Amino acid sequence: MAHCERKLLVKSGNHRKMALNVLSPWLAPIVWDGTYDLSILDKQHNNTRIGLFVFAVKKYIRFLQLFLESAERYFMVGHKVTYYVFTDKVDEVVKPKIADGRILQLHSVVADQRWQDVSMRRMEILTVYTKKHMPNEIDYLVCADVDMVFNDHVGVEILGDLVATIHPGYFLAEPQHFNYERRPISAAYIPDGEGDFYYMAAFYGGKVDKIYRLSMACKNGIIEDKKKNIEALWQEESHLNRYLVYNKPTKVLSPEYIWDTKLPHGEFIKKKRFIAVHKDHQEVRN
Ligand code: 5GW
Ligand code: MN
Repeated sequence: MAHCERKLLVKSGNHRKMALNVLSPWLAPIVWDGTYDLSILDKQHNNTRIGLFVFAVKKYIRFLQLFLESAERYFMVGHKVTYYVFTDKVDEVVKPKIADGRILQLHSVVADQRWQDVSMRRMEILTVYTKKHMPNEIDYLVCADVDMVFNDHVGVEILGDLVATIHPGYFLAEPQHFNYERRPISAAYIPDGEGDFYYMAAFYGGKVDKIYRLSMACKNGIIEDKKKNIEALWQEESHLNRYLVYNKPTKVLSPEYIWDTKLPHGEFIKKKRFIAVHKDHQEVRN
């Protein structure tokens, strides 16, 4: 019913409806509220270990406390969770009260000067941890931006081999308007006519080995571009989108899983589960 209601909300013929479906063209579920039975899934994932990877360097450390506190309230409640926090100021981290069965790992990481390099550094760190440490510690990994808060339930319904979230600013956009990298010289290039959704790099995940492959591909693309003295339009998000065109996600998350209250079309999004914290872009960049 909710699915039909969403479709009815699209009154003009100008809106692309693909993202409002509950199945992608390759039959991956698109997760919306009401499409799953949590009690069944919770039992299936009785023993599943889940990692939450988050980067908080330089001024972004200010977002960490609320991020973690909100995760304790809404993220995988009742399951085994390990937080993988990467920061340049381990001493400054305010540790929230963490429930039984959950672990907080703090890791030290260098703070790159250029902000474009900070977000790309995440990919490099991911390649290392998904290879060396995480295979023994967790089954699934979820990667998130830190300038966000959990605002409603986010649970095992998001788990899958390879999972990505539809960008909340593009879920009704026509594919030709997706913000893909369109220069053939870039390793993130996506030709016109290819690509299904525009995904946001602020929330994605999967089995640890699948995220290892994804992060290796993105890191290598970033290095190739750097050798040519170019940088993809939206840094690692462009490389992520390229990877997902040719390695289709097995599950797609609706914009319920990344929302920004400043965006239009919020009436489609009944549950705003993970929302952007509004920030002064100039101030956090300096
Ligand atoms: C700082 C200025 C501009 C862009 C990125 C940063 C930055 C990002 C930083 O100084 N420190 C940091 O830890 N990050 C990490 O990269 C955070 O986890 C952040 O959520 C992620 C992506 O950067 P964002 O959140 O600024 O990207 P948008 O697309 O949400 O604006
Ligand atoms: Mn962000």
